[in-house]
Amino acid sequence: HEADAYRTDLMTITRFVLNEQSKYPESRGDFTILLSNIVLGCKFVCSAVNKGEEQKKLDVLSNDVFVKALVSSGRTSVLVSEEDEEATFVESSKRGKYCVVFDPLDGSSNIDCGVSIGTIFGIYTMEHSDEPTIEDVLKPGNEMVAAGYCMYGSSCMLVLSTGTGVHGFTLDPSLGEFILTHPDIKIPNKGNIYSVNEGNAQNWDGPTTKYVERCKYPKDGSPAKSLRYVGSMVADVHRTLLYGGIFLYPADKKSPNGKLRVLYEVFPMAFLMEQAGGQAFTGKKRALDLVPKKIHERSPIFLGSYDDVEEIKALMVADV
Ligand code: AHM
Ligand code: MG
Repeated sequence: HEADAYRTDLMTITRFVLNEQSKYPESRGDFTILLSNIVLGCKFVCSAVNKGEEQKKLDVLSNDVFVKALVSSGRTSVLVSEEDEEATFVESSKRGKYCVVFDPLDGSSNIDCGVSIGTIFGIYTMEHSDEPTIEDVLKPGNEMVAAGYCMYGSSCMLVLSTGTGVHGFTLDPSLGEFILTHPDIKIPNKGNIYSVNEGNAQNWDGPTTKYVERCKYPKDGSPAKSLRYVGSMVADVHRTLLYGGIFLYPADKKSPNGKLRVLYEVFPMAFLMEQAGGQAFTGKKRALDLVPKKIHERSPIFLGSYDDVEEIKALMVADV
């Protein structure tokens, strides 16, 4: 009857977050309200993806929905979206204590062939009540209070951390609710998958080349790793989180800072990885310790299982 209890005691994402927040006596439900607006955006994108909306429309639509939902929540002051060159400063009557950085629809080149895409988000708090400035979001990832992503794949799944582990919720379309299906996700310490765009190999640096070579021809007698690369960060990171292994978007000669954006791609995924027991490294340091100078800044990233990231770290350190 345990399975039945599980099926009838529905842990929605709202209930889950309310439970978590009740540990803080000063909590007044602001975070729950903010999150429910993010959830609304995710449900919208999920339904639009399922309707087969074409790429151009879907990009713009998703961004509009998230910006409007976040502003109307009354809980935000600064928003940074991949789709908007400038940050959005919320008008004073609608301001609140949170700042949200997000990529409303990541992996959009995959839309028109039906491959998984996702939304990525990170949340900061304002520490003051002055006029919000861009400095309120140019903060290291270790200051985020929450991060997550929603994957629009064979099912729609939202993975969230508020700093107390990583929890996965699956959208039940008949209820229109995200239900806790993957409590306390931990990434395996070591994995047997590597995930990278190997088409860029001719432009990689020494340590990256050596690392990928070792994935294919291990020196210690362990089996070779499998290569999996969707080309949607959310899908590639989601698989890495559940199965273990490593995801990398390294620097190369053409893109010395890699491709992925610090604020709304690297930081949220690094936050989740660490919360799940893995690591995220830039090639020089812990990813969450980066301090971005611009909102759309990029950084190389190596993230995943603890031991796998440890290996690339050793190669990078040996190289300098
Ligand atoms: P996008 O924000 O323009 O969609 O680009 C980000 C995506 C990530 O989802 C993915 O990890 C990466 O680009 C793939 O890049 P590439 O096609 O160079 O391998
Ligand atoms: Mg993106």
